[in-house]
Amino acid sequence: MADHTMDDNVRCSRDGAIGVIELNRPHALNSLTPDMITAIASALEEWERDDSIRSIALRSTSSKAFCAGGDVRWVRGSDAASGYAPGDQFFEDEYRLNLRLATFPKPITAHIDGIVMGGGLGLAAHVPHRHITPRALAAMPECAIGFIPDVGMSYVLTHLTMEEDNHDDARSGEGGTRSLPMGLFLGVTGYRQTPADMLFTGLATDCVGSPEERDQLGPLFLKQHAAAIDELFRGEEWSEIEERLNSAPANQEEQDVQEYCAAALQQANPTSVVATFELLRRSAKTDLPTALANELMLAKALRREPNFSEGVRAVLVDKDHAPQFFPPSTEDVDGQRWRQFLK
Ligand code: QUE
Repeated sequence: MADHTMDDNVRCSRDGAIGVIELNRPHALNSLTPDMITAIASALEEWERDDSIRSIALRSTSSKAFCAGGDVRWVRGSDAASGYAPGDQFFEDEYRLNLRLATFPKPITAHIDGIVMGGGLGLAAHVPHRHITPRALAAMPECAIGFIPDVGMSYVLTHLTMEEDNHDDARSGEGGTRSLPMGLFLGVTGYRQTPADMLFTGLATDCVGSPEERDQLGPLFLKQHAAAIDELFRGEEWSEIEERLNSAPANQEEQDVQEYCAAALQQANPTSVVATFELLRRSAKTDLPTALANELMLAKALRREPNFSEGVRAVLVDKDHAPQFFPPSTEDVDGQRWRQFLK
């Protein structure tokens, strides 16, 4: 049903040979409900078979947000009221859609204006053409709500191709630097990438806008601190990284990163930080389907911990931003408990 959509939170239409999928739930920053996932998946299924459709465009009706994530407020309420089965189904359907987008046989372009976080990146980050405006802002902030970077982003964040490698010499072989340290930094802190950052990390493939706008794409924090992040986020255990974040910095860049991380990690669920460390180390060495399967195992387990409900409460329901996470320190989180879920 591509031309008359069943769920107005997603509008599907045709523009010549382009199938257009528009997210249209602006009051909730397009956060994804189960019905929206189903509507997007149905449109893709129909257009895959339809020879008159040659490419797909993903966009938003709102300039404030492409999509702020999965509707975790709904998940939290559903877990409490109906048990975990509906939430489990939601994540399974969402991750299946993420994989579908990554492997879709026709070209897809995501048009990213405003905020894109969590489940929004699960839609936008896997498609081949990722066009941003100078108002784009991208983050994986799940550790703040007692969750983990999911929707295939544990794979994407650990397979980023940094800008300095985007020249012809580096295009041979595997093509550029895959930085586990950079992925870990982005995944555990929920760092908000500016348009300049997104072009540097390769999360965005192109930026639209006037030349004047494109000259002002925000600070180059990631580019300027990439070496410091590489140095600080190395280690076999999360405790090694945390120790380095609390040691005397070797230079100004390391001090900047340490200060940023101290503030960000103070907001994060310690269990999520350790689970994210274990997940991303594994995702760096595997493929997208395996990364998604690992995310699903961790997602199901973490949702059954009080920290998830507490994190969503503090950030999205009561908005006091004062979650009481337990245990309160990563020292008391057992990495092995989370490693055992991973393929
Ligand atoms: C972490 C998240 C989400 C988040 C904030 C976080 C997330 C999500 C939203 C969100 C934002 C605005 C809305 C809404 C949801 O915020 O997944 O319904 O109106 O969907 O720190 O993972």
